[in-house]
Amino acid sequence: MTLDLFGSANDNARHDSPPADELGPGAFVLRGFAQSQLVALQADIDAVVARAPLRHWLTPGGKRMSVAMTNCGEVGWISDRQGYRYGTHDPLSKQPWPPMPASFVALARHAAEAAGYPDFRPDACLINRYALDARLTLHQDRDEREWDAPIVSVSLGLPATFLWGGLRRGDRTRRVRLAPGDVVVWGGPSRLVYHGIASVEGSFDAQAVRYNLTFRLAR
Ligand code: MD6
Ligand code: FE
Repeated sequence: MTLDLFGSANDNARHDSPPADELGPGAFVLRGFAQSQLVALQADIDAVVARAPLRHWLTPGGKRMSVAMTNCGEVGWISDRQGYRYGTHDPLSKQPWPPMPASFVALARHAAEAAGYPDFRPDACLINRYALDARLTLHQDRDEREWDAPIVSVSLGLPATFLWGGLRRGDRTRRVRLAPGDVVVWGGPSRLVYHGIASVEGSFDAQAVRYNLTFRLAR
């Protein structure tokens, strides 16, 4: 892992995430793992978004999600009145989702490997964009066909407070600050842990959004 020279150790001291990077069994925050690639990753995100625009899905209950989403890869995560699922085509354009950029594939594989999951080959990459008021309520990722592959999650843009709970919805949650370049990898006994995004940290920066890439093997 790269040495952190930019002060996130100090930032951590202001939050309750310990400097230790293990969230639980099989679950890790790789601090700054994608730091050197942020500009290239953002360019690749912009290219995907040009073909498959970010949009606010409706939940099955009919509420507009505050996080804007799109996908790349063989399959993409979709939500509407019919429920949550993966599909090969973008319901807006009726086209297949754009392919996963090579930079994404390599980063996901290397991060999984660093966390002890060799040979991760994701077929789905969900791109999330958070404005300052966006939230993601506590949930499990369970729409994938099998749960033996890990999930790799990359943070870009504004920092956020990530909620890390347990295997039951009511379990205590811990607050973990995610900075741009941080990569969360989880699988094994932690694969179905409840998690969410409590808040995105405001700034006067022109690019006042957070992006998250979530890689999964969905089918
Ligand atoms: C986010 N992430 O970080 C939301 N899910 O914006 C997730 O919901 C998530 O980070 C499964 C695994 C890792 C994640
Ligand atoms: Fe999730």
